[in-house]
Amino acid sequence: MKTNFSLVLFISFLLSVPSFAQSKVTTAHIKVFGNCGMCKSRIEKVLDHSGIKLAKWNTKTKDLEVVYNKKKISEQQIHELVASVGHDTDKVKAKDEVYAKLPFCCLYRDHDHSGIHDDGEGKKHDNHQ
Ligand SMILES: [Cu+2]
Repeated sequence: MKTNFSLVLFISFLLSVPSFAQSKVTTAHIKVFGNCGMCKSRIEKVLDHSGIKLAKWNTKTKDLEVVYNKKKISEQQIHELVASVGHDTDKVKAKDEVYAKLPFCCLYRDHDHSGIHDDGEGKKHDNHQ
């Protein structure tokens, strides 16, 4: 009886191995900045890469869904791939010289005006009246 019990344990261990293998494949959601359909194809094209099973970027929500094999590529490398074609992620910023070469419609940074209106509040009090 004792032998049978260890045999059962051994078999269940063997059965659990394939699920370990599956867990190497993981899904991540990454914030990637961009504007249009051209951005989408650029982002998805660079992620047509070994270790990456699926990459889908949502133009409206800026959410990149990526399914990848952790053994082959890290999330950090995915951020770097996206940044290498000019798109900022929540972790890695694209180089300015790469960004500058993007088509006009793709220049997403121009739509972020934070910092530009820093002085705006103070000027309201300019001797008006
Ligand atoms: Cu674009």
